[in-house]
Amino acid sequence: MPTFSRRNLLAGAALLGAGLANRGAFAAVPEAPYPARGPATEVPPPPTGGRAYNPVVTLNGWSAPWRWKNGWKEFHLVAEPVLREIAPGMTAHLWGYNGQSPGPTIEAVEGDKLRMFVTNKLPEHTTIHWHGILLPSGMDGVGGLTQPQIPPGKTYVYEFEMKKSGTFMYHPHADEMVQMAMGMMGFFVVHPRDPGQHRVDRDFVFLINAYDIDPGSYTPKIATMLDFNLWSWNSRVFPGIDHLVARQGDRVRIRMGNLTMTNHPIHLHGYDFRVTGTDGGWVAPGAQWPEVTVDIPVGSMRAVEFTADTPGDWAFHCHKSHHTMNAMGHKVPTMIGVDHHGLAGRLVSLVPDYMVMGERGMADMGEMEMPLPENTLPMMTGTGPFGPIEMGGMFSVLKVRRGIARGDYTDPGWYQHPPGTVAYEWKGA
Ligand SMILES: [Cu+2]
Repeated sequence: MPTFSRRNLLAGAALLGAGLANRGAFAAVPEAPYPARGPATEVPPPPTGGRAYNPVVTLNGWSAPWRWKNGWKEFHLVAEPVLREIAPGMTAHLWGYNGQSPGPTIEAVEGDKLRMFVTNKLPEHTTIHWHGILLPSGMDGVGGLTQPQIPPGKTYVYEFEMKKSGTFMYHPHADEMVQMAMGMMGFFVVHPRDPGQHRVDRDFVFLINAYDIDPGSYTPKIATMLDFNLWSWNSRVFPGIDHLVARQGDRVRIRMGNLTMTNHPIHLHGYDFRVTGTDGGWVAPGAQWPEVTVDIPVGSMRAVEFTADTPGDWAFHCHKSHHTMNAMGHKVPTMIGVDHHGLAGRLVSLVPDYMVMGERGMADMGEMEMPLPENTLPMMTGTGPFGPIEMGGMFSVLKVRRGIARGDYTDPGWYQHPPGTVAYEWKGA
């Protein structure tokens, strides 16, 4: 079990308030853990206590440590304002848990009894709803309906037993539009009691989220319904999303949950995969269906699996092309075919910063070094071994390599294609 870090951040006992259940089973709130590696993916070590499981790898995130207390697994989540680097060059003022948005991934095993301490350090009340988990009604976390709201400064306790394994998430059910638009959410994985069941070698997880942050600003606009400008995985956008590294021959699972306001067709190149699970449970083998794109509806989760048998650098992205771009003006006129000839010179005399763009398409944007407002990412960016990748938003790369070590997630660099296997220019017979 990982140890708790940043022990001095919270004198937990001082936060015990009227909302804390009055039971003698616990003397103090467990210390609140914080991530050690900033926005980089933290690969959790295998558990050293409790039932065995193969930990998941949270893209640009981490798993929360826990402690044993009289047969209960205790976690401590702190709802609070956080600074999240969306990608190098841009940081957002979000709300999250334990120093990050999304909060830490909760990992448990079927049959575990969980006690979740939730401390509210936000300026307004909150709750946590445990999406997909089967539990007593009063532990479901719907403010007003199943519990009083957790006021600022108070700590509440949730207790429930993990009745089944699967792929779940957590998020507030209090001022939900605002709190989720600000980044409050986390992944929740329950491993099977038998570690041989649903076994894979690499198990990646992330939440799909979206923000509307005006260029040059830091805080999401919370009333936006559809017109978001940052389409993110775990509150990161390309090129800030870590690559998914797999060893050739490994069985790989990717689990995704969608907490945005629209669906996301997530597409993997180079492979077909099976949809093996939803937040409702595992899909029976005979009912699993093949895909290369899995549509993830709003408020839903999907797990997909494949065997990483083909080495390479395989694009992995949302197939909505606007979701693989960073902030831009969506009211940009189509300039393709418009002849600017002779116009630019006259315009520059009126508007010194005027630039002609878009008359041949917008690919030039991928390599253009345009001056940007502070704290703003280029709309299309990233460079690969062959030049600009011209992406943003929900884009990453599955890197499958022969001969890397079991459990090694270090970026192996770009794929070295065998001679004669790369598309080439035709230069005559
Ligand atoms: Cu999308």
